[in-house]
Amino acid sequence: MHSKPNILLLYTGGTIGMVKDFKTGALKNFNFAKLLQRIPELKQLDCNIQTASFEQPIDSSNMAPPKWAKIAAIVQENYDKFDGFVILHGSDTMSYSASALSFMLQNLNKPVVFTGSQLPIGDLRTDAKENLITAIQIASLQNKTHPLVREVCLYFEYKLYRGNRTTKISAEHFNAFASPNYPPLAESGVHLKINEDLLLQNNSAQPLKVSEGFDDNVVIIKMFPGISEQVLTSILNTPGLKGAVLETYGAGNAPTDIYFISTLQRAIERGLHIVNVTQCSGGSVNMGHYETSTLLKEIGVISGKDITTEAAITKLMYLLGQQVPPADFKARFEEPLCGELSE
Ligand code: ASN
Repeated sequence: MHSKPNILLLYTGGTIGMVKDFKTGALKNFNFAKLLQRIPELKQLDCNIQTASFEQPIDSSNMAPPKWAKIAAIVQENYDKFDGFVILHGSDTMSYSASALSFMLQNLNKPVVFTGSQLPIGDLRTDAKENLITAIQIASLQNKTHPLVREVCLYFEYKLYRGNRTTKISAEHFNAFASPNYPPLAESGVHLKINEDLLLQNNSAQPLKVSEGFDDNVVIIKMFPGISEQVLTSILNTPGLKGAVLETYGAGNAPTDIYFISTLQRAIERGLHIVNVTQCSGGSVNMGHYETSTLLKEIGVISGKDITTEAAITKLMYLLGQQVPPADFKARFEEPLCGELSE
């Protein structure tokens, strides 16, 4: 392996590269070239950095499947030339994008590290520099024969997480992400401590394969006491709808009212895939543990186990886009593709 790793830094948008509009005071994107001028420290890193940018950087609220395809295509085009990839992305939807990319990039054996910041890079109190510098260092880590990290991750505020296990938890704190059901892959303090036994081990000699095609005929339904039959029926009867993530209570519990179960049952009989995830911020769905989830299990609701809502909705869109046969869909969803849920 060559001495200095080559890292591709891709700017998609987000606060990290934003400035305040003079007139309105609102944060908007600015030219990526200026981002690098603002961080001369990057030159001190022990790697070669090249940069790429979305032609029109976006606030990540405007992220959508075609843009995931764009990120994947940039990684694929540059895969052989670089040892690691750092994706600068707005924090608002970073967990969705990291989840989506984890499913798209099959046989990945190089690091793809998402990062961003809560304050723009030019701000005196910015969190951007530490996030960016450490993300690049992590993407540069090599063991003797290959890059150390070989999966899609998210680095923010001193912690590296498996990307598809994360969720944004704060619009205020620098510590903006959590990975409620999987420990951090690495922690940055005085030393950079990598928990190697937690990393995905991709030993496949297969080349990188990018699977595109997300089906957006999906919905997330968050349960609340009082959700009406009319609302539930009209959502599930949306023309073209193919899948729903149902955010239930606790360990996957929901009302036992006849209307509720029969509305879900009719939808499943029509071919809809319904995934049960918990609306708790940690823990797992366990259908059948309580009486209030037994019927869900009986009518064929898919268990999302301990998956996040972000990974559940992107996995649903991904598997629908892969045209997984209906008979296999439940089993495919319930087994991990790349560490997004526990077996
Ligand atoms: N609105 C921004 C974005 O997600 C928030 C951020 O990056 N901190 O693009």
